[in-house]
Amino acid sequence: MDREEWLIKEEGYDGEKTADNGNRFFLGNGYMGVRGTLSEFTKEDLCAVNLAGIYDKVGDGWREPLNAPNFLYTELFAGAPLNVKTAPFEEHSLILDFYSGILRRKTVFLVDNKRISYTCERFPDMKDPHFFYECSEVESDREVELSVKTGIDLDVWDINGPHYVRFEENCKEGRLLEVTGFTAEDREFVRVSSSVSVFSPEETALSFENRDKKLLSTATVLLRPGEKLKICKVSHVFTSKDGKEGKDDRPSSSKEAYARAREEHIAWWEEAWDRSKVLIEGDKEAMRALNYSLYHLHSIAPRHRKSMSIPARGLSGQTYKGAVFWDTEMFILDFFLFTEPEVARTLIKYRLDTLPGAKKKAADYGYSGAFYAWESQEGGFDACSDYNVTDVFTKRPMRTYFKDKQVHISAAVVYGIRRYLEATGDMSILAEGAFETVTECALFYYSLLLKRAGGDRYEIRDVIGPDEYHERVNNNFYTNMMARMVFLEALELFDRVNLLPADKRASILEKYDIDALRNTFRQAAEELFIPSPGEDGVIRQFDGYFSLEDVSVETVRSRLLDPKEYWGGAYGVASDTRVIKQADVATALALFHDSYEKSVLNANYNFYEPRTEHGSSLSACMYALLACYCGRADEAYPFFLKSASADIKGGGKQWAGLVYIGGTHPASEGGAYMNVLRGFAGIEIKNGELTATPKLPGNIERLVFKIVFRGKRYKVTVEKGREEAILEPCG
Ligand code: IFM
Repeated sequence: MDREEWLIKEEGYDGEKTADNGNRFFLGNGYMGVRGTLSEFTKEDLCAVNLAGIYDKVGDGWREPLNAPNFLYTELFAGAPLNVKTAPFEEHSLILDFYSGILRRKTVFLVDNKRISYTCERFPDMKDPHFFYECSEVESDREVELSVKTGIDLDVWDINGPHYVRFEENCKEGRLLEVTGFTAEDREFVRVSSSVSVFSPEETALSFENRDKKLLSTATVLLRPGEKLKICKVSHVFTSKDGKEGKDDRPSSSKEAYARAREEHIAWWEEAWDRSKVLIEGDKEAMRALNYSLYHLHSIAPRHRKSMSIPARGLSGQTYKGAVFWDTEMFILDFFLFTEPEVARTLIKYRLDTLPGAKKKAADYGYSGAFYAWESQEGGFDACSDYNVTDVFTKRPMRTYFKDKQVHISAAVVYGIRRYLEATGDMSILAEGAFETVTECALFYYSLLLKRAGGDRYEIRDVIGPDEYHERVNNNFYTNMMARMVFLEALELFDRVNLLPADKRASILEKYDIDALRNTFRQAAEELFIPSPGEDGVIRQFDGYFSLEDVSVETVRSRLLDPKEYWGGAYGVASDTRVIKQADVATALALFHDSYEKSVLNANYNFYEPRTEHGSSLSACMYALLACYCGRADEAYPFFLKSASADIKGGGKQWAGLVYIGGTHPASEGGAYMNVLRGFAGIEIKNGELTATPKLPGNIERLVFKIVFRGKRYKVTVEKGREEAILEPCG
């Protein structure tokens, strides 16, 4: 792939694009996510340094992740502020080199008949994720007195803030700025230090200024034509969550330190792409979009911890409360399983370590076992509000039941564990909590089962499936299929109890009566009602689904009185119709395609796809996958491309009712990878072996990518016209 293809470019400045560009030009390293905004921007422009796994709550607002004080803030003044929003300019561009994880900016300002060029590059360190590097250069075609003020903006952008109630400053003569912010709940602190160096033709002293909630290193420089002013700024973030695992270092902005970090950062990305890039011959657009999606996944992977997961909007901001959803296990996990299993382990470990929270949630609702948080924050705390949507007409919060009724979340956790065991063969997680997690999830589903008096089947009633527009339904096909999978997985693990180390085995056998549970779960799996295909092959999404009004998505849309109106809930325009938000039956059939005839897969694809609004970015990739299993790769392709392009194209749904939900879409990015891996390359794991039966869409000539399976790396090549993929051991 030509290096030009790895660049995202934006020329000129359009204020309307600020929110979108913050996502498109995103930089991150799993510890912090930095929105692609400009140095002179402030919280009005949605600047954010979003931190992973650290949260705070202010008053009755939603508990959300912290944004660090903005260490990218810079003011340049040359008779007028050099600000792209106010000063005339001849040229302005942003370029993200997503091969190297570096963002570059160039602006040529025209002030007082002078052409002043400002270039800047920045990157978050992939080697040591506490660090962020930025280096800028200024040149002028005429002599100019330039004032530089760069530092830390304490006026932080928050959705439900402000989170910092107190700051402690420690600034050393303008060369080293440091601030520690303490949060409202009084649990956490965030320390940001920035080291600033100015390299100018004449020696320049830096002084310190504290103004308008900004801690600034300032200097005034006389710059002549042909001369260059260079500003290096290296920032470091350390938080109360870092404990002993993180280093509370102080940054250095020497030229040497900058050059060394830059070189190592680029080498990190080079190595990452070597094991994870996907070459798609015959389709440059798809290749670029997919690899850009993978760039995002790399940038939000938690590599600095052994137990952490990925929020639904990555590290692009506070949307969705920085919480972890089923998105991780069902959509994102595959990418890491097959390219970097250590990260997959970290994601799984997060769920194992939050089992106590899931058990508490189940108990609070009167169930047994483990009911995982729908929106999981640290410790498995469920951040999901009872009122997830605000009614656009009354401005009142609307009661939604996502937290209470999306019981399929626990099955997603088990599915992730199952995939992890299959793909890595690493059984060590069984002793680290996986055995208990699967057993507790099975106990949870067992406690949900209901049998009518005289009835002969178990039902699961009053749930929400993936399609969130239909709340509190009975026997959702997806949920019941997943619950059965959980029972079966528990039975498999019971057969593996001997793989546990002796002491662990003893404690498990003491805790659970495995023989009794074996009978219980076997019976549950056998007697759990799974809606069957009708004569036409179509499976009802839930009891009574076929009695709902059968209208098109467009008709439902035309009934909206306000474009931001919520489609679901008690009075939603879709609630009493067959129009669904996202892939539901289609998701179940994509996952369990082996259990159904192709005619059934096709019938359901044909029935449900036209009735799907695709109102969630999780939808398209599941239809793409199902289309592949139907043998309709050409139809899969547009859904795959939509999924892969969710973030490169930008736009997307920004509102749910009156709630801002903008940001990046890791599930869609991961879903696109799944489409290539499982769909187009047809890779499956059967009885511990890899099989590959490709299904390439018409425009793709060849796919080449590397995967790791059970500790061995393979190069996968799929070629048009060949029935099998070539798997060659490599590296
Ligand atoms: O998990 C999803 C859900 O399926 C649809 N609404 C958004 C959530 C987070 O991506």
